[in-house]
Amino acid sequence: MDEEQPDVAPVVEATADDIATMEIRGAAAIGDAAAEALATQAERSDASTPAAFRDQLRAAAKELYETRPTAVSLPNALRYVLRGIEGETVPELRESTIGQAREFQADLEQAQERLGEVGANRLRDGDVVMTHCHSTDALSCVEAALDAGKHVEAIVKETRPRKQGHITAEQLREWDVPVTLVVDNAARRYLDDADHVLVGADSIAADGSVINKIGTSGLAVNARERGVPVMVAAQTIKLHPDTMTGHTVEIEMRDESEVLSETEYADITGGDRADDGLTVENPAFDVTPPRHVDAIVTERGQFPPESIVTLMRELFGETTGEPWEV
Ligand code: RUB
Repeated sequence: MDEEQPDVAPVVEATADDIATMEIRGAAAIGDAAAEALATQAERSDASTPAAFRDQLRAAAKELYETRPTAVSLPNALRYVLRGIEGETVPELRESTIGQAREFQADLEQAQERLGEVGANRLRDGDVVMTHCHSTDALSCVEAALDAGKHVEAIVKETRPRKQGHITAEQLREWDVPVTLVVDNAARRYLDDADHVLVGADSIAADGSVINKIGTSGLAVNARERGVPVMVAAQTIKLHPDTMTGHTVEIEMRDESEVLSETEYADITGGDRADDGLTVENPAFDVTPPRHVDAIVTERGQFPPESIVTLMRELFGETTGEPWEV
């Protein structure tokens, strides 16, 4: 007989679905949404015993964890909330869970603001940044520079296949920043007009490698060749603790439909859906080696990528098993 599964609130399932389908996207937003979902799970739990409450919370965390594999802000958010819960009764546990989630969300917001101030110091009045994908951490550096009265312009890469560059362009135009939108293939040509490449990160590995939207590594290589510094804006929840013990970061492979519509597929194969000679690969992220990155900007200051491991040790210590696997 099947063991009964702990009840997970429908809203947790909805959040998991939104993350998987990228209605909620970007590492910081994913971490924030995961913490919110755990708080709601706690609020709505019908558990009658502390053990049942914890089981439900672990099941909710596991469901959220399994949505997207690359952004470490997701497991870091779940760990933060789950590991901090205290209490002997269901009401105590409920209050503690909600408190932990709110604390995580407040820290996240504050860290992004602080990171922006640190990153803005790298931007001079009149500088042009080239962006890739849409990163709220990266844009917080631009926002802080604007708040400090600097004029900043942007060359925004479209970022195929999901065109997150459009979100970046929209945000920058809201701030009245002049934007030049280019297709990804035009990036090298426009690097001569840029003073910085400014990107975010989904995960940072212990050796200082930056895992970010596919295309970041090629952009960084070109920037190095053109002498344009590469600045990565990443709050410390983007640091991947497992990489301290030699684990690699899984790169998410997404559906081919994001790259090729049904009609385009049919055009290429002459309408043969069963054509096994056509493969479409859609990796969502890539790895930029530390030698192509000039600085990682965090709320704790800016670091050469090779030294980020010191900060990781300080923040995470030795890693242990996952709280949702107990
Ligand atoms: C988003 C992406 C962003 C990072 C950082 O990829 O690669 O650069 O997540 O974003 P996707 P932020 O669109 O596939 O989620 O700074 O907002 O955390």
